[in-house]
Amino acid sequence: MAGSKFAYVRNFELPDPLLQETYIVLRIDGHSFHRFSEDHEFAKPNDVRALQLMDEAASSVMETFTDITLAFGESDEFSFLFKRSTSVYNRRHAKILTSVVSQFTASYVFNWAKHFPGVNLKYPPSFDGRIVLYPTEKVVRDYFSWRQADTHINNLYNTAFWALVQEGKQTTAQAHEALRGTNSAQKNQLLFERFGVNYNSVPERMRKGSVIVREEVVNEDGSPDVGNKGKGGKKRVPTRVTVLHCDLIRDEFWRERPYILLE
Ligand code: DGT
Ligand code: MG
Ligand code: MG
Ligand code: MG
Ligand code: MG
Repeated sequence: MAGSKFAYVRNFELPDPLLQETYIVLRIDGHSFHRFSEDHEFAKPNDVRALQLMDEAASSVMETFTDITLAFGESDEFSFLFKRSTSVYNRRHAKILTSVVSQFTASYVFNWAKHFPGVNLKYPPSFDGRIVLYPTEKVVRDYFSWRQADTHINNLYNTAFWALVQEGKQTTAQAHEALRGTNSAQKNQLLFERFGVNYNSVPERMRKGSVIVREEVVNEDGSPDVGNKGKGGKKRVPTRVTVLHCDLIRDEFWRERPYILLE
C-alpha cells in the first residue's frame, strides 16, 4: 500500500505498551455522580436500581473482555482485573482503557430504561478511567481489599447519616456533627439504639459491594458441565459471568478461585 505524502504523520503516534507480566487494574468512576444521582433522584444512601445498572454494565465489559478475571464495584465505580499474561490489544494502554470505559458507558446508557423504568435520562452520563499496574499477587489482593474496606466505611457512615436525617429529622449539618470522630462501634451502636437497625442485617449488596467472577457452569446434579472441546481438542469448562456480594478480603475467596491470579 503506497503511502501518500501525508502518511509520515503516522510516525508521530507513540507506542504505549503496559509492562509485561504485571497485573492490569482498570478503575472507572462516574463523572460528577454527586450531581447525576441528585438529578435522577437516586434513593439515599443506596439506590438498588443504580447499583444493579452498574453491575450490568460491568458484566457486559466482562463478556466483551474475556481476559478480565475479577471485577469489584461500589457506588459509581468499578475496578477490573486482567490476567497477568493478557495480550489483549497487545497491551496498548490507551486502546484498552478507552475501549473498556466506552463499553461500560454505552452499556450503562443502553440498559438505563430497564433499571429505571419511567425515569428519563436528563443528560448523558460519563465515566473516567485509569489503569494501574501491580507487580505481585499481594498488592492485587490488597488493592481489592482497599476498595471493599472503603465500601464498608462509606456505607456504615452513609447508613447512620441518612438514618439521622430521614428518621431522626436532623439537618445534614447536625448529622455530620453527630458522626464526627465516631468509630465503627459507635456508629453501629447509634444505629441499633436510636433506630433499631442491626447493621449486619443491611443487605450484603450495600455492605460488601459487587464482586463479579466467572463461575463454572454446573449441571442440575451439581457436577461440572463439561463443555465442548475447544481448539486443539482441549476440554473447556464453560463459565458464566456471575455477580456476588461476598467478602473478598479473607483468604477463602481467593483459595476457592485460584484462577483469578494464576495466569
Ligand atoms: P467525580 O468522580 O470526581 O467526577 O465526582 P463525583 O460526584 O462522582 O464523586 P465520587 O465519585 O467521589 O462520589 C460518588 C457520588 O455518587 C457520591 O456523591 C454519591 C453518589 N452516589 C453513588 N451511588 C449512589 C446511590 O446509590 N445513591 C445516591 N443517592 N447517591 C449515590
Ligand atoms: Mg472521584
Ligand atoms: Mg464519581
Ligand atoms: Mg466514586
Ligand atoms: Mg478503526
